[in-house]
Amino acid sequence: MLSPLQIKKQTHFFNILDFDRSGTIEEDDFEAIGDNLSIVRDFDMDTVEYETVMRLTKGIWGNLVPFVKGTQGTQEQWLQFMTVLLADENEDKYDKYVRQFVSTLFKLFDINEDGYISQTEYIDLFIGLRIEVRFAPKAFRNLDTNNDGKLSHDEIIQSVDEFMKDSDPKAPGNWLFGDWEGTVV
Ligand SMILES: [Ca+2]
Ligand SMILES: [Ca+2]
Repeated sequence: MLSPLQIKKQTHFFNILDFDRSGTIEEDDFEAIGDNLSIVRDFDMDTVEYETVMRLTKGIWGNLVPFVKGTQGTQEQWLQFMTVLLADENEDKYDKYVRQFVSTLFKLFDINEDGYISQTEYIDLFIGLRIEVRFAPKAFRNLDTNNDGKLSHDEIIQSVDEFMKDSDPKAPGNWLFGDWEGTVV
């Protein structure tokens, strides 16, 4: 069972993935996210970089497909996907999912490949996913738990973990994708 706070955060994330705001997520949303990220990155179509971005964004969709009836995923199916993923017996699957997800984030956003997500790189994530940019600095401060001005691999893993699992409204990782508090469930 997801707690009300987990449902709120996952609804916020679902709304981000529902790129065309149609109320359901489908492959087109992940293509649109890939296109948008490529533009932010200045990758032209038909380049290796563009194909890589597309493969990564479509991979997120690929993980969801077994949970989707037909070609569209509803919010209810998304929450079901998360409920299964977070169940005790799926701990190994969950760890693998988080590692993969974080590795995708780094491939997409650690553009200078220094092993950290800088504030600029993090802002690109917000722009690419059309998350309100004004919340990026606050989110970044929350995620940067050692206050060194950059997000390490461990800080991102910790944040994803809190975003997915934590039911404390004060958990810094809740801010991973910006203003989750304003989400209407
Ligand atoms: Ca970097
Ligand atoms: Ca840091």
